[in-house]
Amino acid sequence: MVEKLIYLDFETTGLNPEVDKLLTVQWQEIDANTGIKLSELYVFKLWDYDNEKQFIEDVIKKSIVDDNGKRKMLFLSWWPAKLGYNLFFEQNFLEKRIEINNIEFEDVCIMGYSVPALDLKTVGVLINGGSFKGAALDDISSKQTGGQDVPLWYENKEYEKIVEYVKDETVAFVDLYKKLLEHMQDFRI
Ligand SMILES: [Mn+2]
Repeated sequence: MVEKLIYLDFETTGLNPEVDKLLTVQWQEIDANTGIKLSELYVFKLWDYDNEKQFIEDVIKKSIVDDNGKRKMLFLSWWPAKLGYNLFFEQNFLEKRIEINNIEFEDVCIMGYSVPALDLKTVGVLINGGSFKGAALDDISSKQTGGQDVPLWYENKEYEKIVEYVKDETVAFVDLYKKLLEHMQDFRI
């Protein structure tokens, strides 16, 4: 039986969910024990919809994962566990945007109390010698740049650049996860 994790990440117009919007929602099924991808990378994009409310409603409806024969609504189900980098951002951002857009849903289940999630930010800080500064994903993996240009690309309707950025980031993240699995295997104190 395959143990599955769901790599999950969002791009947004900024860091404040009270005013900024969700731009993309991307997720991919990953084999927890090997890091091998088990599905395509799904990338939902705000610009394919009339407004953010429609976008979020459709993402939630279409984000269904097969967990060993059980079909689950990914964002409303605590299993399979999510895999990401600083997942509290995703949890908080989606919660706030659901509220602001008056969308009727149950609680968002990305990470939090009694919601299992594997967050590699902790590992990033350790790789960076215990410092948070310099522990962004592009500092510690093959990811090429930070996400600072994404809002600008959105403004300029350079959507392909955002999609390329998202793909590059996913490959870098999954590769990091794979290498960590191999590296940590025999770690003992
Ligand atoms: Mn990202």
